[in-house]
Amino acid sequence: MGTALVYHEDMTATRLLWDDPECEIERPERLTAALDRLRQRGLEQRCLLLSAREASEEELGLVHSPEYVSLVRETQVLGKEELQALSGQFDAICFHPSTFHCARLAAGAGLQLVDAVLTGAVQNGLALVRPPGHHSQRAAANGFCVFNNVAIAAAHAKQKHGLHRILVVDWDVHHGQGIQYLFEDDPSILYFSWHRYEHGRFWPFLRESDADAVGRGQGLGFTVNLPWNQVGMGNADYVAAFLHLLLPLAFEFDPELVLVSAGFDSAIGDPEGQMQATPECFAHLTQLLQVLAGGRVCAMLEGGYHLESLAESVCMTVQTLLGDPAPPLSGSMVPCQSALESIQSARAAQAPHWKSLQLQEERPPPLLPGGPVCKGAASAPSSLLDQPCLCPAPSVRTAVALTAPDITLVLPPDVIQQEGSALREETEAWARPHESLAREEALAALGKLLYLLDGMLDGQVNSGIAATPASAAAATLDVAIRRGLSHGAQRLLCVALGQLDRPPDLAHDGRSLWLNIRGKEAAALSMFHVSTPLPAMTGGFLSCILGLVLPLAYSFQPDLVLVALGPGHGLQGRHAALLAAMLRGLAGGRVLALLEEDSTPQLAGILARVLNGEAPPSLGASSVASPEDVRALMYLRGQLEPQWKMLQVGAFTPQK
Ligand code: X5A
Ligand code: ZN
Repeated sequence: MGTALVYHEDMTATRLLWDDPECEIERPERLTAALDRLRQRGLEQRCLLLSAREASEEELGLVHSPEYVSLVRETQVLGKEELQALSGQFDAICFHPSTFHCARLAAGAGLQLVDAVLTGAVQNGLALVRPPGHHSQRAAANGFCVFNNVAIAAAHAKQKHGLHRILVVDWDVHHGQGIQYLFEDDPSILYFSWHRYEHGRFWPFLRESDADAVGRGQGLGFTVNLPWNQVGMGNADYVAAFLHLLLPLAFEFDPELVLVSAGFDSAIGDPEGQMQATPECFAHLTQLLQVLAGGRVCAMLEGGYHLESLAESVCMTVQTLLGDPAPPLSGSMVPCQSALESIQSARAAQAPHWKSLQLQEERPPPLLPGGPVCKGAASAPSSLLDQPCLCPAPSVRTAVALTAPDITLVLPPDVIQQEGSALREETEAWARPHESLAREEALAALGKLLYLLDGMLDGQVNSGIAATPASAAAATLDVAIRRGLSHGAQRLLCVALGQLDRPPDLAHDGRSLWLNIRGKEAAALSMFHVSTPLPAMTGGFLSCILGLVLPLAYSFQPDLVLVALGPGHGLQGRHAALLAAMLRGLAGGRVLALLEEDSTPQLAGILARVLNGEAPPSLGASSVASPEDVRALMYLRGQLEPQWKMLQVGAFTPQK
């Protein structure tokens, strides 16, 4: 469906005309640096380029007062002295004769992007704009922002496209207080912002940037603030905030559109933010948002003042919008104490308003005795990062290696139907220990799987689907794990659904993490051998993915992921699609899905498309998790939290 890139070079015109150390970082080069890098990477060429138009005064009037619009219009004819005097009436604002034109283009770019996505011309997109928008208010410019681009786009999506639920994710390092003020009492717009706060000692120094500002009136619970009280927040902190705070609420909200106030001053190197998240983190944030709203994500540039970091982060965002898998995250995935405290206080403030946070959480017993404790394995940085043995850009994104030739899949043209098989003798050698692999059909399926797996380990193929007769599922998975570990994977995550047992002689050496989703009971037999029931309802399934599967997976940092839908897996197609879409964030998207041969073509088709980067279908308004599901999840979190640090949230949310 494609990705739009909205831009106009006139937006480089506005610039600082006098000396002002606060404003000088918001420079024209921000746009040119980002655009040049997109070109260099061949990303611009893959997008649908749209030339930004000016927003009309009527459109600006969706959120701004007519008097304020007139005031900005009149700056066009002012001289330098007058501009400087007027600028002084606002906080961190420097007008230029071109400000009105640029700011109308910036707002117009957002409108064009939303129109392109909501008419189905594209799936998603980015508007590269300046001036930014999220600090600007009904009748005030603020913090380099003149018109509130994202707020205008949201109001337009409601008014012109009839949307009822819009999620605004503000990952800029500053609080978008302008957006908060404009939609404070509006339950149709869920506004999430994280921001450098330092207990109120950071700009814009507002009490209402704290976690206890949750909206007013009808809008109670639709403002979500996550204040960072220390600088240096990194990849683990940002991903934890998404998994444990934003995404549970977002799924419950079930947005029809996601708007991103995409400021990159929250990235490493930025002088304003002083944070540590690497550009790759924005690929993960983007990918995590793409599972919402059927993938309708519109990102609009806000801040970002370190040109190199900005350009890289913009590339990561666009690359992910285009459907490329996110590169693995570097660094140890352990959220810091201060981040956990912030996430916890935001969860506590929101809990009265959101069912997904109202888990009847009981503190579970301490870690099971006898489980091997593999110190260091969880926290060691990925050895894959030190020795990039797997090619970063495979020529084939997704390959389908199914045995039944009559399975007719509706697949996008770039998904390859794999014909090849591993050599006969080699396949037989791998099959030999397993009785269930003696049959010809099982052997043929194994040959295809081994060929696909080798393609993935060699870096020619990024992800794939293979099938096996149900009777041979466990043995085939066993071979796939061994083959993966002996042919280049350093750490292998296996998510096994249904009746599949962990291969009994698989070493407990920290190189594989086995997660079985099925059965009656939750059990952590060791930190690398986890079993949990399959939740019956969508709400429980979501908490299982966000609260257990992904935190384990992000902590483990695998370089290969196997997802096996085994006998009796009982997973609905849309749940399988969501699981696959979210696991694609791990291992650089190196995900192999193993299905039973008699799975429906629909299931194979949807998994292939999701692994290839298409958005999973939205789940709709979700039910709550059942008490049993919550108990299982809480029990496992209690068992595993000491080892897998991404499971931590500051504390559990107590229910009164
Ligand atoms: C859009 C944005 C920051 C203003 C900082 C003023 N504004 N000190 O990042
Ligand atoms: Zn900012």
